[in-house]
Amino acid sequence: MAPKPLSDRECPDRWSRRRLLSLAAAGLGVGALAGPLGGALARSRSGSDGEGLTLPFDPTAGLRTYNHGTVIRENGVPIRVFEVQARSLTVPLRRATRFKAWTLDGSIPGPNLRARTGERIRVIFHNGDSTSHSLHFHGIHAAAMDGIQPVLFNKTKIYEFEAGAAGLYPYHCHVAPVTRHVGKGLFGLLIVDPIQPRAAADELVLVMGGYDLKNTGHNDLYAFNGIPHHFMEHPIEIRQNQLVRLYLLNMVELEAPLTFHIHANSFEILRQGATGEFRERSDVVTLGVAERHILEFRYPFPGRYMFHPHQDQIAEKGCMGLFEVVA
Ligand SMILES: [Cu+2]
Repeated sequence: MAPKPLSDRECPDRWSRRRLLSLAAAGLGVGALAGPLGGALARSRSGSDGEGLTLPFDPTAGLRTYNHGTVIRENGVPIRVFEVQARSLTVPLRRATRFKAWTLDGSIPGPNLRARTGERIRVIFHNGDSTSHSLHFHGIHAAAMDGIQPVLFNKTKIYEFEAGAAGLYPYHCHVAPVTRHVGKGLFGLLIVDPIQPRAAADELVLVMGGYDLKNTGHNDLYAFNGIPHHFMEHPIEIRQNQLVRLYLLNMVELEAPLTFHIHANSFEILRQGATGEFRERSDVVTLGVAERHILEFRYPFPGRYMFHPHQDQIAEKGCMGLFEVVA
């Protein structure tokens, strides 16, 4: 028997971490989670950029790190359980810019959550920040799971739904003003894999974001995976002729749609991460806010190749990087 979806009333906003752990002790398996103080921290290990800044998270690690959660069984039904924590973090965006960001599990974007089509997903969201936040998932689910109700400081909310068709599903805070909550870092990507696995590939996640540093309604800096210019200083190493599968998401608020362009090559586009035969080929693709695509490509020649939105003023303010293709 499938577990009943949680109604708003049953949904334990007031569940404390202790309560969750006591459930685990009662045999419900929740304690097996890689919690925000466990698995998530592994992704948030410090890096540094070309300016010698010590970063609270490593955008390069974020490229290829996936959070598969933990599968538990309730009434014989498997449920893939994730635990995500919102918290404030000071992030050095440039040498002289310390930005008070809002993060999920201590990084921007939040964890790359990964499940398979048809699975039941449970996201245990804990708000460890003094401002109210929420997690709103794109996808098909009950109203009570839609993540538009603020979760207060130190409260926990459980979102539970079925993973829909294979593809890419953004998630983000939906507390007003949403532009500000997203612009300060509260967004990420859920990848839903098809039952039949896609071909083996070097899989990368790149998420574009913008920073309105002075709260003026205009972005001052932009980034792939949280840190402006990071992938110019730390090119993404890929192998010559290796199939690369790029999971690409645009979460740049306050802007018209952006493009994404790679140099000296073209890619196949699977819109919204769809499966099936239909593919387009281009070297530029357009993404409105929250749009996402899978791009597949191989580099036939070694060397360094740029990638960036073709809105060059945005690229020059941090949303630009390099692939280092090695033989
Ligand atoms: Cu928020």
